[in-house]
Amino acid sequence: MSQSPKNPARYTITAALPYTNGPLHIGHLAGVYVPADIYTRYLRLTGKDVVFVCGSDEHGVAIPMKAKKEGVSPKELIDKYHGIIKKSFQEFGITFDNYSRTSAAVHHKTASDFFVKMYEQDDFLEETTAQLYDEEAQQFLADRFVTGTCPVCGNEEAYGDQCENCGSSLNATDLINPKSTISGAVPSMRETKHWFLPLDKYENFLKEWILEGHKQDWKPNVYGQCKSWIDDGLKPRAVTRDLDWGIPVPVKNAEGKVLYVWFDAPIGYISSTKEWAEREGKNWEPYWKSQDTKLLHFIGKDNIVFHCIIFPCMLKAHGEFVLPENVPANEFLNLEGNKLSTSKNWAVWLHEYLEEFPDMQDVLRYTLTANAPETKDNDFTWKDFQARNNNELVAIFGNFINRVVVLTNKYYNGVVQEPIDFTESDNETLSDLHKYPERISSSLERYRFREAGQEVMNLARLGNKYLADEEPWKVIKEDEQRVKTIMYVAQQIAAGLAILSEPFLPFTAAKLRQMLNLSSDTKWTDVQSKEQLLLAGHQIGAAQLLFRKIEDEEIQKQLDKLAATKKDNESENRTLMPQKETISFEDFTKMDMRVGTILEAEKMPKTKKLMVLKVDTGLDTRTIVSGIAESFTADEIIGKKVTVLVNLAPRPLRGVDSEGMILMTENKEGKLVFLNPDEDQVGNGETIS
Ligand code: B3M
Ligand code: ZN
Repeated sequence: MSQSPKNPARYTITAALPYTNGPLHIGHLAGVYVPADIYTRYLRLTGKDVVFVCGSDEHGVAIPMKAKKEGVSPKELIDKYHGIIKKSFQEFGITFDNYSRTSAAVHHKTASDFFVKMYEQDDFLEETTAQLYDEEAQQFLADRFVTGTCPVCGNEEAYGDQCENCGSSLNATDLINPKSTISGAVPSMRETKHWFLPLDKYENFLKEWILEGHKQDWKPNVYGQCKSWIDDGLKPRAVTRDLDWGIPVPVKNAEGKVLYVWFDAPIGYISSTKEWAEREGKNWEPYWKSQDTKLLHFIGKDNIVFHCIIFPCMLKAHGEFVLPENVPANEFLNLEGNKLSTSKNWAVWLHEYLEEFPDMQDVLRYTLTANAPETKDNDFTWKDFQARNNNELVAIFGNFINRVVVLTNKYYNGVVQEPIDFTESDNETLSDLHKYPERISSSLERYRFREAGQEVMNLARLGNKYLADEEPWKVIKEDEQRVKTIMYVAQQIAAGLAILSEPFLPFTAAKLRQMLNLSSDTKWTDVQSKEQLLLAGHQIGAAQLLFRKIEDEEIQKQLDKLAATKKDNESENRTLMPQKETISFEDFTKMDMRVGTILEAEKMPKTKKLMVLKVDTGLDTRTIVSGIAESFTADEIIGKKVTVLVNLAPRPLRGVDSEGMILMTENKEGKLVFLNPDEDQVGNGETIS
């Protein structure tokens, strides 16, 4: 077994390839892309050789299914979302060295070659087995084409390849009560040939590599999932599908078959690296084949089995590649207490966020990091978002920087002064500053992004406290010399922040660097050295606002939007009443419906719903008891024109004889609505037919 490199010569960082069947939301950012980007930016700042790759996942059943729903071709669908997703990544400062797509020719070739090599090495089992088949749609059912009850946890909506509830990876035939998602039909069984990856043969390898090799350094949530799969015993898994969307199986006698999306997608990391290397005039191979490369996969928890078990077995079987050194998977992010859901539109979409909060990418990055679902599922709330912004970014970070820059300009026209004598507190503060790079690195190296982000804020706190203790704005009146030193210390902290905050707050850090006129080649370790970052004589620029306060109304607007979504979902879930039995025309004409006017209305005491109405029907004035008190007040309805069924047999309701019925319907929000004739057009007593 190859030992993991202590001091890797290079890093290959991958982030899960998003399916191109919808736009990105905050869950994607929080779970995968923000931590991956923080880590990569940090590596770059420490001068490491790193390639950071991603791309669109354009195969699999999810694509044709969504295309059908949107009434477009799969190609149109992937082109649309590839564009939207790529743009969101750019806008949020996710600095992939390459963002590819699995429809690219280089990927088709890389994935095909990978399969062929394994095929030629006899790494697959070729077997004809009975698989689920939809007679109506005339199609085999796998993956998302079939749902059923998970045999592990009982979730009734498990997919044919995976249960998203318990994370188990499944074969479609494992599902209890399977049902086609195409036609709703109960599938039959039909024989078909496929190639299987015999995972059971890799048990010893996985035990040694993960259970013994990575017990200490993999996150407990990741290690725990792997251990339970390995302990439960692994089964062969089909890596091909009967489908017309995907990469054709590149061997003989495989017509109509494509590679399983989870076979080709992770190979997309390799293809993306190749594309990057080609463009940059580099050699891609060391990034995947040298033992001194550190390979890391950033993913969400539903992808653990594919990245920790299946892909590593493929890499191992293929034989030329390194294995991932770590897979720092995150748990899920919820939104205001509910699971994020694309179909229910329960999400904060990245493109919509930027419309509401333009140029405030860092606030979202910061909040998602502070609340990252690192060890358990976590909740995003708009109130917390506001508090993180107002109480931390504005009140601590922004406030400190503003003081330093404004005072430096005010006292010294923006020029850093020669410090005179350092007091004990100055020295302590500076030596504290020098410890921050190490402190933040240590959190990052253990994939503790929340902790790392808070350390950055602690550095800003250190600066604020120093200024509050030293009070240069007071001292300036009696000891001008002393203030030069105070400001000098504060300026070093500001410069430290410009460097160390970059992975977390890249847009802010860039502004800050520019404001401080800080040379672009100052690196992470420069903050550590005794040599100070801003030397005497250095000219800084004018103060600019880094953050702005977020008002209550802005937050309320977002909460209202979510409340409306919830209502929409609830009313969509209301099923329409099935049509009643057919009646004859004669039956219909038996009903005598007239235009009437409500003359009086009074809530019936001790009831919630009932109102006693006096209605002018044109024929007479009569009493009608109606269950409308929850929807209307008496004042609202007196004088209203309504439709009345006048020949309904009278019936007593709570002791009052009701002589007819007011016709009405209920809207989506559950509010009653009168079927009221146009007020001016008709008079009381007119018949309705
Ligand atoms: N497209 C699954 C997902 O978005 C997937 C990741 C592939 S990574 C190789 O959950
Ligand atoms: Zn399950």
